Amino acid sequence: MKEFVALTVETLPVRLGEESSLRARIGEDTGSWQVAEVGDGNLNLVFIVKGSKGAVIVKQALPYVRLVGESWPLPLKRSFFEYHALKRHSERDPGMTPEIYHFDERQAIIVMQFLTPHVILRRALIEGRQLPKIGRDLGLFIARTLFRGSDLSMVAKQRKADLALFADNAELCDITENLVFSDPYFEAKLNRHTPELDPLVAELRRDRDLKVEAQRLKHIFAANAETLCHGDLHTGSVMVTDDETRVIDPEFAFYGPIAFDVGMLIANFWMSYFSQSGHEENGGRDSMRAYLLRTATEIWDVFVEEFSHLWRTERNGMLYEASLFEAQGDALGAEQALDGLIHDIWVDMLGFAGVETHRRILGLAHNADFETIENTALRAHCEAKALKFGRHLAVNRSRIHGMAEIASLAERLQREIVQ
Ligand code: SR1
Ligand code: MG
Repeated sequence: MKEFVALTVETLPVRLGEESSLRARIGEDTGSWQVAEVGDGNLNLVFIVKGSKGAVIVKQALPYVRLVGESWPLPLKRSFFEYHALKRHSERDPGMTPEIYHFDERQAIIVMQFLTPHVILRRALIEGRQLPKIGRDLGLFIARTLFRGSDLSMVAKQRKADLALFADNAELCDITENLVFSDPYFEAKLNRHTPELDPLVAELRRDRDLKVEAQRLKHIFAANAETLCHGDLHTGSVMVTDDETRVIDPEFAFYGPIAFDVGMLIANFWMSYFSQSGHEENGGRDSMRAYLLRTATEIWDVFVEEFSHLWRTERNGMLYEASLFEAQGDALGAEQALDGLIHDIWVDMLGFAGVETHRRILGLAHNADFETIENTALRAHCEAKALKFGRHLAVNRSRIHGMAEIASLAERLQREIVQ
């Protein structure tokens, strides 16, 4: 076993060229491989490698947080969790993840399918592109992966083994526990925000109800190990064309609440909604805004529809056994239990969406939707609306009754002149 060494554009062909399966895929003449480092994420190296036969993506974890530097060490084993989560996701929703060609645990390298002409969904939304299939594809993905990774579906012993396996992804959970649920609500060292937001940020950090809700959500995140979550399911973790959707980057995978992935994903559509006025000319994004609200609703509706379908057809795990309900002629009992579970997911997903919105504006890891708005007054204007929206979701989540209510709230805030 060789020591970990970070790849470079120069060393990659020599090192990966040792693998005959990769040479067969990329091209035997490793000297002619073209390599470009394209990683723009917060943590890893990402290379596109092209040869005479084909192209691949090479992702390598670094032993530290790339965004911050070597002062923040981070274990290489996140690559192991990403690899295993990708395998499970591809089994649970086939065709929704990139194909994996090679995994080197020691060097924390995953070689996978080069998705082309796919682009990162967040980029497409910033450009104002309306992708027709993502609402359905993502709704199905979350329903299938979250249902099939839980005790509703898995053999209990296998699920417990998986729970133990992913429990070791502790450092990545620690990032989420701090960056999502705590840091936004006090002046944590690595936080930053658009200066024009100062008064609103101070108000939010004094907001006792908000802080209590954020901690209740953190408690649910940490204590409710229901299913295998992607763990970082935002629009930067999705690649798209008009016809295809692929979910990438599950290195934050952990056993957590079903509602976490759902809320994080939908929050990113709502943030895109509030960011649109930073990218529009002459009211040109009105239809994009309507599309984003519609897509958030579609994701939720498809999630509920598919989750309910799986409940009725694949509920083979140890929870809510059919022997207690359907087999006793009590199908209604199973439906009652399903309604209760969907209700709980709804309430918690709104809370997770609220805090995800806050952390992308107040914490360390911002998103390009807002960051690419160069005029800081305009950016703050968009962000302020999103912050108020997030606060409403987090604090009032148990009193919100449906997506229509949320769409009205978003539209009202969008019309509001923020001081
Ligand atoms: C220090 S890592 C910051 C963020 O980047 C990742 O993509 C996750 O979203 C994490 O919270
Ligand atoms: Mg990522």
